Amino acid sequence: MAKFLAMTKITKRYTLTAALPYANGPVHIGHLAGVYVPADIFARYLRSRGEEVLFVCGSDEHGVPITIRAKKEGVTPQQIVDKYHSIIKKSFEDFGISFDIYSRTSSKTHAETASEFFKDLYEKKEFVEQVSEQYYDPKAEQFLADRYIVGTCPVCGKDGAYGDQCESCGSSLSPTELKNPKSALSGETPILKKTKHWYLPLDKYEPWLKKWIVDGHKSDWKTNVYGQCKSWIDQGLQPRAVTRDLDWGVPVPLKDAEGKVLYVWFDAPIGYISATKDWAKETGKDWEPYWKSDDTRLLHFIGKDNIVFHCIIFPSMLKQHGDYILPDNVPANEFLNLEGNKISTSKNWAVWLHEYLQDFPDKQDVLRYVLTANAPETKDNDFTWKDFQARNNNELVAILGNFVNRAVVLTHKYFEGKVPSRGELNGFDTEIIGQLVTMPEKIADSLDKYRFREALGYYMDVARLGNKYLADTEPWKLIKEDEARVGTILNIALQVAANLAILGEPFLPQTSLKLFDMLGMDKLNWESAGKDELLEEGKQINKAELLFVKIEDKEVEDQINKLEATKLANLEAAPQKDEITYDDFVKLDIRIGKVISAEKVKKSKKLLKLKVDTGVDTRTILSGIAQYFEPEDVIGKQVTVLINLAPRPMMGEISEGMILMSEDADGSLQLIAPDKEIKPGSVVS
Ligand code: B3M
Ligand code: ZN
Repeated sequence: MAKFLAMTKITKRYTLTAALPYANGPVHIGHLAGVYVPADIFARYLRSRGEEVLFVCGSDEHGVPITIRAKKEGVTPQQIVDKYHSIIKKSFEDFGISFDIYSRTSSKTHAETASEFFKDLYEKKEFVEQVSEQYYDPKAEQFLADRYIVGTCPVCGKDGAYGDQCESCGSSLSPTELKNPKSALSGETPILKKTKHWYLPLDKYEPWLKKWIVDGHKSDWKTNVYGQCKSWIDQGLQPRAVTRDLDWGVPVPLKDAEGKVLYVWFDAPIGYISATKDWAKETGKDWEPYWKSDDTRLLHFIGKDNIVFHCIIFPSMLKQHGDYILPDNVPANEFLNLEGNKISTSKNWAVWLHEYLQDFPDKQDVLRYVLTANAPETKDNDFTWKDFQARNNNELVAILGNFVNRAVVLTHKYFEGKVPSRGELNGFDTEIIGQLVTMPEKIADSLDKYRFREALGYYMDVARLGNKYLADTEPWKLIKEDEARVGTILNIALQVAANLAILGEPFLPQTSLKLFDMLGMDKLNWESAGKDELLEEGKQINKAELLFVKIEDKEVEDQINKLEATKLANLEAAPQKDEITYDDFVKLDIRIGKVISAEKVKKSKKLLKLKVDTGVDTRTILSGIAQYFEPEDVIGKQVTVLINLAPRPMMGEISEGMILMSEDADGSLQLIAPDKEIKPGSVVS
């Protein structure tokens, strides 16, 4: 068995990549939780440790969803990507995601890098050329990407399934399986036409992939990542087409490939390399060691839907090219749901980062905190606004903010804001300091294993430690009798606060800066953490500033209401019922009536007992509207009544007809009445 150096390798530098988001919409909390916050924590942590780190990302600007969005909005794909590239870039900046470069795949560097990569593999005769039959729209004169073909799902029979997937039942499909296929471009029935494409023969790479992943990374890759890879490999790998018939993308750099572009998943990961080149150009550095040197550790931060591309396909490309290193680890996360439902761009079921910042300006760290504390590291997790509020109020405000505030305020109150001197330490002091000293290692150990929520938990333990220290020593009571002892206590508390500033930087960068500033310190790195003499005696610190503020019920209720409104907007009308004949319809005798009296029915929550003038007679009708109407709401109102419905006994009464109602999307009921008052007994037909 080959030896792999995954764990033992000497690392001189790190190349960290974060998945390139598609520039076909803004980014939301799911993106942040799954990829960008953990990647950023890791990048900041490594930098704080003094490591050489390059952290790259950029917009993924190719692929069919972008062309579809452009068509829908009546603009060009370039306009779409320009728009979303800047929105996404700004969101990342706003949340302190510390990329060294945020590039884009529509750049010239990228087109060159991706075509060179393709040419290299082509010249090494790595690709398999294959002619196959694919759907072609004769009217639009183009081949159709899977997403551009719609039809009836062969599995569930619903209309509107796409060539690659049915969104009603979730089955993955191939376009030729669709019944009654139609082109989404022209509505025409597509025809099958021959087309040539280039395939990456993954089946050929199976033996080394097995060795590299299944044997080599069993112990150091996350189980969710390893498991997915193993199951792909166990199922047997198939050749993958790396070109497409499309007019948006990097053109296939071959003579006989007109109208063809590189498949988006071929070019996108190469985007990490192009981004590195762009960064090197800007900074006058050499890009190559970051991708070609054995002492570089390459890490891909991604979401679980990207695992196969980063663990199997891209490494195969890198390996066959030959000049490149392979990823050491791919710490992929699972998904974050929102209030119990899958986040969906098309259904607008998301918390968009740019909208969050409008409602919660300056609360970037709160979101970073909540998303890390509840990160979907080993399984899908749910974001709820109530949890967001609770974590802010009960953890950030009550533990971290409260501790720092007390330490700083008391120092001003008793010692004019100067770090008091430390007298002799008692057993409790030594114990607290002893615990403090162990914390950086504990946090680092979790971070090294990509356990970000655990690391954050330990970080908060440092604040808990500080809180406990103050609560147990009660300096505010002691001040009258023993000022020197209070000095010692506050000195130690301030050292804990200084540690919180250092250790918090990867997680809560804004807060950490504020805290350094409050303590009158320059930013310190990880190597200083765990020390208990970071602030020298007599040093002047600044006035206390609140690090966090309580989030009120009203603020999260507004957010919940916003989501409720989205839910309503998404509700679709019920499907049409089976056909009836005109003769069926005329059997119904529907009249306009007027409610003469109304009262609640004893022992029933739902029923109102109405007396209705139907024009034909006055009769009793029981109606299930008591949850929406008080009796006085309906008395005197005109209503629509089905009068020839057979009388039905209800709650000991007989109901002689039915009041017609309409149900709104939220389930509430509305009476159906004529525009203006008309004579009871008027026929509705
Ligand atoms: N654009 C897919 C995604 O956002 C994709 C990642 C590319 S990483 C090279 O799921
Ligand atoms: Zn289906």
